[in-house]
Amino acid sequence: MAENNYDASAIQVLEGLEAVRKRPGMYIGTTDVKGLHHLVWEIVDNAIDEALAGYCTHIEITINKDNSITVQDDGRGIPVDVHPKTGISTVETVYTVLHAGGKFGGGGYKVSGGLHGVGASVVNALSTFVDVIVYKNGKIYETKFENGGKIKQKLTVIGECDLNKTGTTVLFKPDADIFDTDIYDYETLKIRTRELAFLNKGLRLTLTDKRLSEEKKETFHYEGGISEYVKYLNQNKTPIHKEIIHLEGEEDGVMFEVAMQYNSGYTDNIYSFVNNINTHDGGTHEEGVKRALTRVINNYARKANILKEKDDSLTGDDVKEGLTMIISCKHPNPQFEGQTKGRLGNSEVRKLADNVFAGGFERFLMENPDEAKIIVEKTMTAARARVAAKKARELTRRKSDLDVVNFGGKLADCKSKDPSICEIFIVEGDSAGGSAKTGRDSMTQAILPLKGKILNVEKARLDRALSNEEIRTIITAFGTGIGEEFNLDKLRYNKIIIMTDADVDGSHIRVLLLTLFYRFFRPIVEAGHVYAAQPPLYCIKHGKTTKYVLNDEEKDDYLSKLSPNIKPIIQRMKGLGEMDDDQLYETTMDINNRVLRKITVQDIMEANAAFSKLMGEEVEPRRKFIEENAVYVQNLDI
Ligand code: 1YM
Repeated sequence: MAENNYDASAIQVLEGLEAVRKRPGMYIGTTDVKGLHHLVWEIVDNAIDEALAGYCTHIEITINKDNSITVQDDGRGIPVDVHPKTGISTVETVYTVLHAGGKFGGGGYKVSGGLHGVGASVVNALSTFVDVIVYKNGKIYETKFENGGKIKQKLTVIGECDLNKTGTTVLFKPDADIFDTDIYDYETLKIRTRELAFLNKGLRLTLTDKRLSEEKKETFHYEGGISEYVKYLNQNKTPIHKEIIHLEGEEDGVMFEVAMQYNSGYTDNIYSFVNNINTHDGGTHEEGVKRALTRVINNYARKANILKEKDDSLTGDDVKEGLTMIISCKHPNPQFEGQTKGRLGNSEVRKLADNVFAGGFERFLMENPDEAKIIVEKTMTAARARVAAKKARELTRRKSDLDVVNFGGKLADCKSKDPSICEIFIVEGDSAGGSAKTGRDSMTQAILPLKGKILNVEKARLDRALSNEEIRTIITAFGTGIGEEFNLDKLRYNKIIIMTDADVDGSHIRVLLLTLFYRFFRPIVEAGHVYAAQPPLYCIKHGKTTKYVLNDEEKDDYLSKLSPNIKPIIQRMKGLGEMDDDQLYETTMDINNRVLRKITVQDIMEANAAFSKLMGEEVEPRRKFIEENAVYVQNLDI
């Protein structure tokens, strides 16, 4: 940028922001509801950086009545002096020059940052208006922008305030022409706000929704940081030791922190973050911890003679069973790798993570022999179960080779072998299963009837799950294998359709199946292969016409359109079994008529917590869930 050349800078600025408006996806990923929420985090990130620098203690996020957003912090306030390179105030520069970040202020480094880390100017480019207010030097400054970053009001002193009052307030309204939707979702903002509070101990974050007649307000503040995150994730589980192990260390400006606690369950919940961003594909920080965890437990178990000389060492999977762990790293110069940039690449972090974890965890085991014994015994049981599961898996594999045609008579497979057009209906009950088998399009539709309820895999280890015949049939039918052998490319059906009655039992079976899919076949769910069939709730006969409708709303709508001369006969459908073969096909299975609901995992961590809550040890929250389970899946009519 030409130095001290105001006009040239101003033109470049507009061109820069115009580029963002032309290709918003390049800067914020998407312009769907995710991109809309991303704008909030771009602004909040600047406030978090200020907190990490040690100057800000409270961040408030408000959804206003018009779906505009206010973010307020009590930091130093964005600098208001004239910026030497642009000739305008630093705060205006931050909001108009692409990639303007901490470097403008000099000193400190940016450790937080959204997926794309491009900041305030991008939000400005994609908003119909932005107002920035800075409290600093006993004065209140304000600057305003409109229509994608055009200056409306240069930085102006609009009042005075107490000398101790400092901070930044930003109000913005996303441009509805750019985003698919301009409506903010409180829950989405809440999940991330809470997560940021866990990841930044001591920081207070408040979320307010002013759109409702009665304002909604929640504050998140955790003095224990990620330890409290672990406690939160384990809240519906049964921890097997009391203390949450919390270790931290620092080297060359890289901060590393881990918190963990084992529970009585069989799955692991290990989540890692770098600069507050979830590294869902792991990376060097995770590798360092896992390597150290396996080594330290093996060493301890051998020294204590729990693991005998002749015994094989415990594997990485054995020591992870039932482990809830949060790993958080703050790095001044993170290298994100992989297609979705979800993996930390910095190799020096592996050693730091290993050292910090190994040293601290070893000490913990030495100082707490009772807890050490419980943990080591848990990992030993996991190892025995692993050996048993291997045997059981071999059984499914042999079965798949020999018995692929009829699966012991249960599965009525489709004729086509082209997975892209094939679908499998998993049907509640033998009688509906029979109707589905007769009514189906046998070229592309396979039917697997289920007798009663399937095993709850949340409460059973892999070896027990694999000894369950129903589950074995499902695994064999899908063709993907499970665990280490899982291969999505081998999936034999493009659509897996759960067909259950529209009652409580039906919902329960659906949840059990979803739990199974989520735990054993998560990539199938993530790739969008799982659906719920929606059998009609009413059959309306009116003269010679018969109409099936899915819900009360559709029923009322249809009835209101009928001529009043003939009285309609409304029949409430009690279940799949009540329909004959043709009816079942026509209303629920025929691709031209049916309405399927796609099941997607909206947020893996939340879904995980939800599944445990529902399917785990605690009985109480389950009934409530059965009525509400749609909250955790996304509805999509196709
Ligand atoms: C509601 C959003 O942006 N807060 C915020 C931003 C900055 C500072 C303080 C800040 C940073 C520095 C020095 C520094 C920013 N400053 C800049 C830049 N809240 C919000 N609070 N003094 C104040 O980094 O050295 C960018 S963001 F570039 F001007 F320094």
